[in-house]
Amino acid sequence: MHRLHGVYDWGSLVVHMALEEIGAPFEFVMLDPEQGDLTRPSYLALNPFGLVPVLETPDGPLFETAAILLYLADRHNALAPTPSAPDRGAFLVWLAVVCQQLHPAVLQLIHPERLLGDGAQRAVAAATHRRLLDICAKMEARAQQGEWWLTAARPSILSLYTAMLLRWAQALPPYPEHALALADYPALLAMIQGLENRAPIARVLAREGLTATMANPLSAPLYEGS
Ligand SMILES: N[C@@H](CCC(=O)N[C@@H](CS)C(=O)NCC(=O)O)C(=O)O
Repeated sequence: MHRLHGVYDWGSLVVHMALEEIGAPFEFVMLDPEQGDLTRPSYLALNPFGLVPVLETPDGPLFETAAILLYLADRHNALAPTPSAPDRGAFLVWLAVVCQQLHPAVLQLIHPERLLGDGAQRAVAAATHRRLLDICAKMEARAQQGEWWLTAARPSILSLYTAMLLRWAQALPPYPEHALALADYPALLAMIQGLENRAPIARVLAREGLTATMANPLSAPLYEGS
């Protein structure tokens, strides 16, 4: 049994989707950051960085999204090319792009004040937005090549991770002019629409309360920025 520690619509969302797709039994442990749940010694013992997500596994607690997702894929032989598959290398390259480039860029776009304080946040947001568009253009080019792990053909940890981040990039930037227009990336849009229509993903989106106010929370979320 896995225990996923998270907050709805935070970084635990992609692990939640992966667990549901795999069909592995799990318990969701809801954290309340406002009540200090991320800085309690018991949570820091699971993740010394005090960040979401954490997955408790039979092999011990894991943190860092990409590590958790690769662990699940490899243990369950699902949602990724197998280690001996010819496309495993390319898959790992693009997983690294998502965790090392796309994820930090999206977090900085939605929290531009964290880098240099409130005074510089508009400039930080604008520069980060340009960087995000460049990453998305390169991912779109790769998605157009049609490998299953970056299309709607079958879900992968890479497509699920991308879908979560691009949801936030559309919905959460504080300045509306920086909200990502997913229609500019038709292959990524089609991939995310395909994921959204899958029953396991729809179950998670409903459980996390994301479908209460919008039909397509991954591919066309409501803008929630200020
Ligand atoms: N590199 C980390 C990033 C995790 C991260 O930044 N999580 C956010 C939520 S999406 C968090 O816990 N933020 C709490 C905070 O900044 O205090 C990972 O991939 O797990």
